[in-house]
Amino acid sequence: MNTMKTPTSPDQGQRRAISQSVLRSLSRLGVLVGILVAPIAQAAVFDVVVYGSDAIFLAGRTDVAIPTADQPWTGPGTHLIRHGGATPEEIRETVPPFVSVTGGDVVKVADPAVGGVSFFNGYGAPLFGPGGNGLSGSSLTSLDGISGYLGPQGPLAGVFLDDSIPSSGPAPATLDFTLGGLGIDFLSLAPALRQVFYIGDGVTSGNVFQQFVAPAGATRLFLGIPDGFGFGGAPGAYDDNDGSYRVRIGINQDPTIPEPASMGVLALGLLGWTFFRRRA
Ligand SMILES: [Ca+2]
Ligand SMILES: [Ca+2]
Repeated sequence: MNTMKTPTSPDQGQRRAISQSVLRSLSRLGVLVGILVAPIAQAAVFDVVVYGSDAIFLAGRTDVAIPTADQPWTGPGTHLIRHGGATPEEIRETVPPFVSVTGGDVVKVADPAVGGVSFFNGYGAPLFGPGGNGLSGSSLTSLDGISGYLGPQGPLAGVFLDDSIPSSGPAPATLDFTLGGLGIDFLSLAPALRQVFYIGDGVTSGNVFQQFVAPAGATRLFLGIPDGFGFGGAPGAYDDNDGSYRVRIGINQDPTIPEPASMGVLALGLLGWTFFRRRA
């Protein structure tokens, strides 16, 4: 069984020191819980931390230079919209982490995603959980080759990419996760490459684990957050997003429902996480 180093802290300075976003993404993958060799497809479970700064629209954008938080970030060219002045958090946007996949892989969360992100100026409450805030209310435009997003505000989201940098070519159509569209209780979703999709906590309102099928050509599944001013328009407003979501992503792996004891351990871990973040 292979193991990967568990991330030690969300320390911003430490993270800035690592220039290559791919390395940063890998460093934030938690313990590789298990690898099983299946006859056809490889099965694996990854523990991933998704920070409020992980802009889903920057997935795979190793070509973008993200200015430090105290500098303006404006166009022309790829940029996220920032607040006009300093935020209390002064959080710098980050390229989101990814896990490796192959076309046809079936992805499910191994346990419902947990955690909270504070999307507005100031630390802590109100926190949005991985399911976001409400059934609709966010309509964000595409950024270069990555699609827009339409659905609940600020959920855990994903996008499948191949190995290329998604900065050229037209963005695919925006999927609709409002009640008038796909909603959030779908059982199976097959997004196209570069098409942002809602994950939320990964289970339906009836506690059925939802599945996401990797499109042909996919090599990576990025996990991040869609944000914008008022959760609408051009992507941005990440510079006040403290907090994080945590998710165990299963590839070709049946989900496990945690027993009460392990849920307690998870809750303690989250308490420790919150404590660290507040002291940081
Ligand atoms: Ca905040
Ligand atoms: Ca925000």
